[in-house]
Amino acid sequence: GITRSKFGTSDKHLIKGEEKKTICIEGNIASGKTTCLDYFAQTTSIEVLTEPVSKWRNVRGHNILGLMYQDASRWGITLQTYIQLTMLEQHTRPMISSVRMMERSIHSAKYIFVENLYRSGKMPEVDYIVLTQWFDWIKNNTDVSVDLIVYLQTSPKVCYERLKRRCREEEKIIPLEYLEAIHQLYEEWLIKQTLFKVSCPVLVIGADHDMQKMIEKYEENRDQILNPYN
Ligand code: DGT
Repeated sequence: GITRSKFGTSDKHLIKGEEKKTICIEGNIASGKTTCLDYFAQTTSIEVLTEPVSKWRNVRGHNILGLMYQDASRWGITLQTYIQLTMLEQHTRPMISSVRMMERSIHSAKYIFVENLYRSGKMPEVDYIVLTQWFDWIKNNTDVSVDLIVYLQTSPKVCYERLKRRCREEEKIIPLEYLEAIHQLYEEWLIKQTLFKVSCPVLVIGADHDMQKMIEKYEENRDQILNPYN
């Protein structure tokens, strides 16, 4: 039979001995992650965790996402420390369904956004080192593992147009160059795989298309996404 320890919340991947899967949807800002999550939330009985952006916009009344966009050098460490915490909460929350789908991950927060702040000279080396030590401790001592990454690959220009259209207040000052830098890091991480070790399969979906076409693509790739090892 199944031993009691396998039911423990410390091992979120084993409930009643059944395999649990975590899928992360990754991609640039405005790449269409929300549309993807909405599609799967409506058509399957999987558990969907959206990015905790609302938390970053209101930390007891402080909008640290907005502050970071206004002055990244000053507020980068504050935002990234908090994002790392909220992502850790998401990853370690006990699973209630056999498949969990997440918007982004603790991994992209570190490998893409922290990396970009550091490389662009907006984060001091010591802040980067402290965040990295926290991140490494988390990876080694908790379960933040991922079974499949779905990479919504876009061109930065398309994201830029979508960003302007959706008019999220904090994002009005994002220049095209920022989206290009984020894009380059995503490509290095998930396509060239030269940035950091990728320890799970990556499914790449071209995401420059309109919403209707994207939904068709999710339908086509549905089985592959939900059963990556079949
Ligand atoms: P979607 O559905 O693909 O359009 O996704 P969005 O754009 O609603 O959501 P997303 O993930 O691009 O993030 C919302 C905002 O939060 C966006 O302005 C980028 C920012 N953001 C997300 N994660 C991080 C992070 O780790 N660091 C920094 N600096 N910003 C982040």
